[in-house]
Amino acid sequence: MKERIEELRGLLNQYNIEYHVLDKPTISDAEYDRLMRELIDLETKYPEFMDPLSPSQRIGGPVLDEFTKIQHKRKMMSLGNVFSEEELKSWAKKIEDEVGKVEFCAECKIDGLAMSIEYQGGNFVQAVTRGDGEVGEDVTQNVKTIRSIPMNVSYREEFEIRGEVYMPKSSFEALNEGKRQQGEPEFANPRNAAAGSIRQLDSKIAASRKLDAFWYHVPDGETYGLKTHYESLMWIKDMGFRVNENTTLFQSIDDVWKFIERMTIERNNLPYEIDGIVIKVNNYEVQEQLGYTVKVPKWAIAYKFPAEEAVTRLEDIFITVGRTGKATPNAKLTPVRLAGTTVSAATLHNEDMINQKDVRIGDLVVVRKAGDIIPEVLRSIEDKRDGTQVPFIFPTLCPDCGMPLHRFADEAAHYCVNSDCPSRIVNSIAHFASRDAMNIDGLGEKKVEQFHKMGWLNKVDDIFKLKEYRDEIISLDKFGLKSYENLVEAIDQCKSNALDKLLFGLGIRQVGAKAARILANRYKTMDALMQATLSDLITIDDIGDITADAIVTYFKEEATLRLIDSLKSSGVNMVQESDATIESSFTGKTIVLTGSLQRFSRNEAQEYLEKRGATVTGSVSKKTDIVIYGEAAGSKLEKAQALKIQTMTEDEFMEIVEREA
Ligand code: 3B8
Repeated sequence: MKERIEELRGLLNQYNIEYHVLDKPTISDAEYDRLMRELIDLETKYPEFMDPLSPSQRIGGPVLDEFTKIQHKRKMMSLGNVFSEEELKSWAKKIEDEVGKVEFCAECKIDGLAMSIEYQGGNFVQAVTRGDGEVGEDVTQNVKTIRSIPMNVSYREEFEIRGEVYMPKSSFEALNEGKRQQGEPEFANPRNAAAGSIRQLDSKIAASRKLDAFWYHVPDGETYGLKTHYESLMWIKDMGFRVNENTTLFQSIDDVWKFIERMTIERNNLPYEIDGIVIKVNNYEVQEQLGYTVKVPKWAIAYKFPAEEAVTRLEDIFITVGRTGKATPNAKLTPVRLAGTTVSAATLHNEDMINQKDVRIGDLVVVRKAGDIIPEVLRSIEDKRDGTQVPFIFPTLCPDCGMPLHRFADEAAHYCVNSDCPSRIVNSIAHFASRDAMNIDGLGEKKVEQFHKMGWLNKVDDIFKLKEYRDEIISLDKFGLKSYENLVEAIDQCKSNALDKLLFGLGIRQVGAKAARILANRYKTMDALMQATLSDLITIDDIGDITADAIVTYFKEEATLRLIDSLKSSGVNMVQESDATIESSFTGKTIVLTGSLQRFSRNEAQEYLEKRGATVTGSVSKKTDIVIYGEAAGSKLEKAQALKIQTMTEDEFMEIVEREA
């Protein structure tokens, strides 16, 4: 039996490396699970053969009271920082002035927690956090749950390596999604989430957090016969440790800078967060020559990317009202540079958020802008208050129309329920005309607002009566005859749009572009949909109770019936042609779109694919055939790669689109 147990451990360890380190699984998840079950069964039956390093023991161990403090054998230093090309180049110049031309190794600066791990006799024995650099905490049980870290290696002498434990973006998103559903506070970023997970005394919790690690340093590497930093990385990589794939050698700091510029963009596509680039002198002898200060090595430096968080003054809070009447509080900020743009406003989400974060007018606040999301106020800095700060009292009246704001039970948002509220009118008309709805070119938000102020647009159906104001429109500032004719043409054209465009454009609560498509394809005509009962609607896949209820409620309203009638008499199409599937290489495929596409909106791409008989879904699973990804693709792309699902860049997708046109 001992032989079979050891064979199983060997196989599972091998598969762990293939899956988690090499990204090349050779067996299915089901087969892996089967072998693991067999191992656990045997270990239960024959406890005398139990081994704490067995692959079965990586799901968490006993709950601890506290972490043991461990003195590092060699001080665990951190890195000095530079924030610009100039500072980086002057760091390099100082070095080359001292020791002559050097070779640099540049690598991603993983945004996680520094960790030291130790092996004896080929076995993993201990993991210790950096702590203050002298003394860290023994987090062995938690680190053991990280599947990509080998528990056994071929090298038998004692050795230590250092690296960064981090939370992949996909694990982070899944974790926060769970927190949201439980109504628990979310983690601010993957780094905090990783730190929180490593600090769990119950390693089962750490195990559930799906952490990972990269290894980037072998202390005293020359004692293992190594000559350079890069060699040390190859050495541990061969042993089965994850080494970051973007690590590159450069012969000049100018080339390092080009690499930094490339990675500044590329970082958005990585499945983990990096906060900069670490630059190291590659040769060990030269490293020795340069030596250390009290705190940091002189042979390495961290270039930090421009911050995506900034501190500024919250000058005021103002409310904006959207097309649904939702009244969102926004922060008016003292303008501040943030991730390459100037930010002067940020969302505060809703009343509860303001209260929970205790954000007050006049506070210094931390604002964040990640990717292309709207900037948000993360928190206020309470110890910078000087007594002039005032708590915000949520207004009881709509700032636009003056009617009472209403907060429904179980909802965090306030609503202006006045359907004549100018903000609501302007935003709902602009939504109706927007690209993914009726797609009326030349009728953006600014134009809608202008026409509304002139009294020409008060309801969605007024769009089709704009022609009556021909002379007035032409005489408007910056609006000539040509613009007018184009607008009228666009309005005429939109009348023949398919029903789903109209349904989405109406802005029914809960009905987004996807639900609109499902409803239109199911009911085919507006009249049929208007007759649908709650029990009809909830039988449809992807239409939940709340959506069904919102639809029924919407079509019961007097104003809705009047609007639909008016649109009908303006000649707006109310049917969904069941267009025949166009044969293509996407026909019958299940496809996921992720990241931001440049030449298609997400909806256009989905529509294109569905017309060709593909099913477009929101999440990657074993059933997915193809993942098409644009810029800043994150966890879905990563998952597709892990599952060995075909992936396609936007360019590759466009090539097929053009070929099959
Ligand atoms: C020496 C080398 C600290 C670090 C180092 O991805 C030292 O190399 C260090 F004293 O903290 N976060 C990296 C990263 C961090 C460090 C490093 N290399 N790639 C990182």
